[in-house]
Amino acid sequence: MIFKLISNKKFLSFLIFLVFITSYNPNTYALNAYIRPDGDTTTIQWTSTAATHYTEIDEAVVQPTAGTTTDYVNNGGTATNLDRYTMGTISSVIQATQVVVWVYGYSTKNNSSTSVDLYYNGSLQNQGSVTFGTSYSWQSVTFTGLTLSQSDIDSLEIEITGDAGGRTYYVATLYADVTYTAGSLSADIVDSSGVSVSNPSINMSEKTFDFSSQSSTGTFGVSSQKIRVTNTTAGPSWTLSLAAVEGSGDYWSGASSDYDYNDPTSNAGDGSDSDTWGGQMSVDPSVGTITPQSGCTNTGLSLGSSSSYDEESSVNSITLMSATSSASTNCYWDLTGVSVNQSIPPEQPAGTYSINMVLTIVAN
Ligand SMILES: [Ca+2]
Ligand SMILES: [Ca+2]
Ligand SMILES: [Ca+2]
Repeated sequence: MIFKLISNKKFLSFLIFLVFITSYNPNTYALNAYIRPDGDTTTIQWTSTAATHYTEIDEAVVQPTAGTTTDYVNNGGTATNLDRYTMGTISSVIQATQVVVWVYGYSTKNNSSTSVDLYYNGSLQNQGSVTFGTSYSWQSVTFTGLTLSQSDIDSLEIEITGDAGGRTYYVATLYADVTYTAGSLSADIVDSSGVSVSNPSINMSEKTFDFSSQSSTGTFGVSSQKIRVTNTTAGPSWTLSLAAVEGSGDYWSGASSDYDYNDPTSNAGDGSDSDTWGGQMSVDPSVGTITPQSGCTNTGLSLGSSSSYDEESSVNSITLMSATSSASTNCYWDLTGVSVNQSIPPEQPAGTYSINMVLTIVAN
């Protein structure tokens, strides 16, 4: 009887596969940084409480905290007087899109407009103004829609001018709040030409019906579907991991039956987890290969250890590859040859089963 059954079933096979989806660190890398005056240019016509002007207005305060008014610059009551300062810079700028200049100042007459202009690349680029009252307060002007490069930011200078005569302008503190992008950190699955694969998947080895438990194997990361991490951010450290899309409650789904991917019970039996199936997936990244982009190295990168998804021990994510602070940036790395093993419960009905997996990259 049993042999007859095997014979009947033997032509029916499993075709099981994993489907991959990638996700990114939710950080979009739109960053903010404050830059402050760090030098006087040759255009210095205001009066300062010290020999240099920028040192009087560069305190490390951020509004709404009051600026330090014991040192300041003033325009000497002459509307045509200009004061222009070089500014500190920011590293790893891909593009700066907004600059908000905050000025802590006042005028001896109310409602006094003060020009605040941006110079970069050696010339006047953006003009704006703030309006002072008769006592110190923070006023700001926002420059939006900018496309400043690293060199633009490096060369940024800010000029101030009191717009009206018959009054004296005082500025005690000035800084710029810069919004910028600093590259991106991403994980993807790409083909041999480096083009993103739209519906990546891997076919696990086909098995025939069996009264005993058995294992299906597969390789994650092949030449036509390489796992690629690209890092153009300033931070070299990251971790790439693999998890089931639905987390600990996920399973291999078939047309008429299912089985487990995270049950540690031997022989693909069902354990104390929340479902009623057996089966466990193991991933071994340690046998994989990391290939750096031409001109880059694998310094600071390491492969994850072999591990199995385990609902009872809360192993829901497996690290495939990680990078430490000694890793390079502005590089990509391709991971191939990660071994995947899935145990199949005894007497599992033949059919096609699948599970959706997600690759996640997180900056550390
Ligand atoms: Ca000051
Ligand atoms: Ca389970
Ligand atoms: Ca189970």
